[in-house]
Amino acid sequence: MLQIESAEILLVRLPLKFRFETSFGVQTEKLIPLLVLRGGGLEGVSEGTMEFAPMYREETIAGALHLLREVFLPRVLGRTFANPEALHDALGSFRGNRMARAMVEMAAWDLWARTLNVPLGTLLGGRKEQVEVGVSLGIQADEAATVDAVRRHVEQGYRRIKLKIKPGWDVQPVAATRDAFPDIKLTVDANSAYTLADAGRLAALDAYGLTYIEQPLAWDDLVDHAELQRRLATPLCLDESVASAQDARKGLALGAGGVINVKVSRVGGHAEARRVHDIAQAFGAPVWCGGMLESGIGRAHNIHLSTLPNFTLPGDTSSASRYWAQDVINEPLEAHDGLMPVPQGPGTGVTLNREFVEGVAELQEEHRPQ
Ligand code: OSB
Ligand code: MG
Repeated sequence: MLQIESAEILLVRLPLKFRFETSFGVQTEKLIPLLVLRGGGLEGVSEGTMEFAPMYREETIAGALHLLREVFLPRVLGRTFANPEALHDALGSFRGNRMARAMVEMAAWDLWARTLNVPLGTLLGGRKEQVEVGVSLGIQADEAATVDAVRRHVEQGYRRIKLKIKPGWDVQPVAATRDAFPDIKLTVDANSAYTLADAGRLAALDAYGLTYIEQPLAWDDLVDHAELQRRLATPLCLDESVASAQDARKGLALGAGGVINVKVSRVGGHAEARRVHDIAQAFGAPVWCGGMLESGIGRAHNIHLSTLPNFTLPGDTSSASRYWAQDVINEPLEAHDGLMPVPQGPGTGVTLNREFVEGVAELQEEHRPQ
């Protein structure tokens, strides 16, 4: 049985090793909430991917902390569940806030996998021992800097390069990159910066053999994406606008895209991420595992999810050492030749570096049954 005896919330701030510019701004550090669930002498750990401000989707760290403390943790603390799906159902009547609910659900999966003494990926039904990965590169100063950044990562063996774009900076970096690297798997991500009025500009990208164009239109839209897809040859990939398996079904049924970026946290946890994966597979649509600049905890969860069979395109789960001088976990998560080994051992296979995390934590609180 999955027994939830106590919980711990930690909040750490990590400096990013690179400046990450996207259509919604520049990021140089990451504020990361972590959740530990304990039971039966074991612990499961998860990472929240909501941000300080509601830039990517509507959730925020402050909102998540409030919900964990006052609403979600009181629903699970001191209780015993048959499995993580049953725990998830205990939070199932709440609306939205899927990243916050995912923190509870994902920590429960890690704890449950450790209780059963199996790797999380195996428990989810995955088979791979390593997963293909690419990189997501922020907007660079100019074409030359873009090509330099692409070259560095191609040389490291990454299997796909994704360039962030925004209105006014789209065809230029793509044309320069394609010119220098005619054969690489290349994609772009607009993070919702365009509207249908930009369809002509986006159609110009058809000339560069992109594997997909990620989330060009509004974060909560499916209908305009379907209209845009009718005007483009390049498949659209949905990120922000798929918050659930039902969204995935509606998006694929509408023809809003042909690829889905699955982020386990965005859709509310591993069980829902697996349903998104299954629905996409039924539509013949490939999926890949997105990232939110996670620390080793979220990264390990992503890698395990990526072992499912319809994750056939390289994910954003690149080496942890690209992001952090010091990670929050003890184990390295390093890709070689674009292949990320799935951490072995029970659960996520990674463990919190307590000394480091407690040293930098801006918040550390214990929660017990009331
Ligand atoms: O749109 O995929 C995105 C990072 C933060 C928020 C949204 C996105 C991203 C990335 C980075 O593209 C992926 C990564 O390296 O983790
Ligand atoms: Mg994206």
